[in-house]
Amino acid sequence: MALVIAAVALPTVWLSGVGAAAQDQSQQVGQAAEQTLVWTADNDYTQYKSAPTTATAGPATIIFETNASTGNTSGMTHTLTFDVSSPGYNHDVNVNIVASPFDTSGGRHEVQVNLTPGTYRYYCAIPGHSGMVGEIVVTSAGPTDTTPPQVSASVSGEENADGDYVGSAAVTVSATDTESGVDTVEYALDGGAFQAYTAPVPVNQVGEHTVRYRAADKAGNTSEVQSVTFTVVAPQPKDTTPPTVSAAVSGTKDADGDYVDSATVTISATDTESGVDTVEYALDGGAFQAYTAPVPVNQVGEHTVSYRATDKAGNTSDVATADFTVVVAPPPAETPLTVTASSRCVGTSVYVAVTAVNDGDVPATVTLTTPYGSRTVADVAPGKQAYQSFNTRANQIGAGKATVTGTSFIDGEKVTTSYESGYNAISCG
Ligand SMILES: [Cu+2]
Repeated sequence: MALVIAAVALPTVWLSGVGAAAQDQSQQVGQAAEQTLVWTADNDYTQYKSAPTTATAGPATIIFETNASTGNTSGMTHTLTFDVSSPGYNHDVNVNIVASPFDTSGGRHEVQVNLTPGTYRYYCAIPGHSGMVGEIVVTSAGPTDTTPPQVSASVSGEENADGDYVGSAAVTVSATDTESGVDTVEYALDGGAFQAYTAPVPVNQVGEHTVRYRAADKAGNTSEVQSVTFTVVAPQPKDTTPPTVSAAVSGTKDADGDYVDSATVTISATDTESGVDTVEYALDGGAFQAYTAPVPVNQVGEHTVSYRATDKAGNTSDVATADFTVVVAPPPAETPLTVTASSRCVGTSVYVAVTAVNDGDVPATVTLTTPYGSRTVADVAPGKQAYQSFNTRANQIGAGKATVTGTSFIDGEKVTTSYESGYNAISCG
């Protein structure tokens, strides 16, 4: 304090011609100046030994020193005088420091000023020292940062279907400050004390957790405390059980259980733990391939479909197989008859004779039909025949056809089959 008082108590020397003893208009406000600007002078009366060229608007401490330590060994007196009249310069700082090595301050003087943006001109007011002149440019200090940092947190880790973290979670806190910049980031876990955040915070204790966080910038603005809440659950026991897998063969089966024309293989797999990942099948010893839809098999013959499934934990079931046979469709059932027809003369009359032999294994009802009449014979036994000779009541006929139908029950189905047999033209007498 004594030093400051001494500095302010500037000597009012003989320099009345230089415009006053009105010394520094040092604002003796209590606040400390944030910048110090130093001028020095030595034995040279043509220029200051050193002088600042730029400064920032606002409070400043100006020091002017000329003594042996700055090279003034001659006892020469200099001034640091701010120009308050020349056009084109700021005139709002009235500094007029007169200093010599042997004054009461030892040639070192200090004053407080408040600079505003613009250019100040200064000079030494001692006659003959007019070469000691210069300018200092003051720029705006810029807006003051009053905005706290933006801060956010994210939680990462393996989540289950409920959004809970399995086994552990990590909390990452991010902060930005576009003005003075982020100074500190802090977090507090579950009501604990705030501590410096340096890296993502691992949380592996099972239960619900709250992480609070905040950040401060270099101007001293601290964000509001924010928080993120999440739950850590115990990891599931490891899945060591392969899927359960089965195959179903579908299609039209014949009496032997073979598939007529084609079969379709449908594979199903379930896994109650990690879940089914892949299902594969291989047909007749071929390579395994992905199963995506029921597999049609229409090649006649015996077939083997191999199949297996793998769960998401990597457990693969044993290969299982489904065997089946595809056969061609049997011919449609029929009532087999051997049919013959012939024309012949009986005297001068023409007769058409029709014979149908039952070639089947079961009795058949046989209907013999010609243009000259029709006859039905029921229950013609296997190997037996139905016969009718139809009197045409004519002595000559043209060629024609007899129609025979046989009806029998085959495997419980009523089956009717028709046959035709031609007879020749004939003339009798
Ligand atoms: Cu001078």
